[in-house]
Amino acid sequence: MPMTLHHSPASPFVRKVMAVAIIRGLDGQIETVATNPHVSPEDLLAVNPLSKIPCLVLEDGTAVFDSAVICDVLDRMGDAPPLIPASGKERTKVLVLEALADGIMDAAVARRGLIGLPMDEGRTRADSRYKAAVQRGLAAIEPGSLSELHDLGAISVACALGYLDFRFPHEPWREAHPALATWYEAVDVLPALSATRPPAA
Ligand SMILES: N[C@@H](CCC(=O)N[C@@H](CS)C(=O)NCC(=O)O)C(=O)O
Repeated sequence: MPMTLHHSPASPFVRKVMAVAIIRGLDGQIETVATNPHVSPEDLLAVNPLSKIPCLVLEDGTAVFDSAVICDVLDRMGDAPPLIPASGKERTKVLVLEALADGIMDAAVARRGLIGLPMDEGRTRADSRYKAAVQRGLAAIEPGSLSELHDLGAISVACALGYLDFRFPHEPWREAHPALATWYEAVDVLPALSATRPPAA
């Protein structure tokens, strides 16, 4: 039985996992299952009670979530160079950068969830807070320290930027972050990203 990944091409967290799988040469071992987590399908609930994707089901049936844990599991499979340093400050740095990018994605995904709802005072305030978190998150990234997708932190940042372009093209981020834009332009053409682009919005 191959590994199966509950998947949607629109999810930046799924993209992160697929990018890791591609970079580590494991994507051929993963079968994707198209999943809409927002309707809580039975087959997803059977493996993830939170009804969130990505969820990876290993060959022995073990269900693994969330994306950070899946990436950690994939990083320990096979012989390719690891994307998470084994120990020390380098490891902490990569994992904190992953957490920062995940936080940007969480805030942007939450904003996306507000679209179409009546924007009462509470939702308007929530939208502003999420938007500010994204802006602060982008400002906290040090472009000079980003690798060319050789570690999970950089991969996660690329997926976060891709999601902003996908869902919020009317809110450009490049002008305020030119060095980040230059880095992203260089890595966006690499196979892990070009093979996992979200669909046209
Ligand atoms: N912390 C989770 C976040 C995953 C997540 O938010 N996934 C979204 C899709 S992008 C989802 O499944 N949402 C369904 C829901 O919230 O009901 C991870 O890193 O995997």
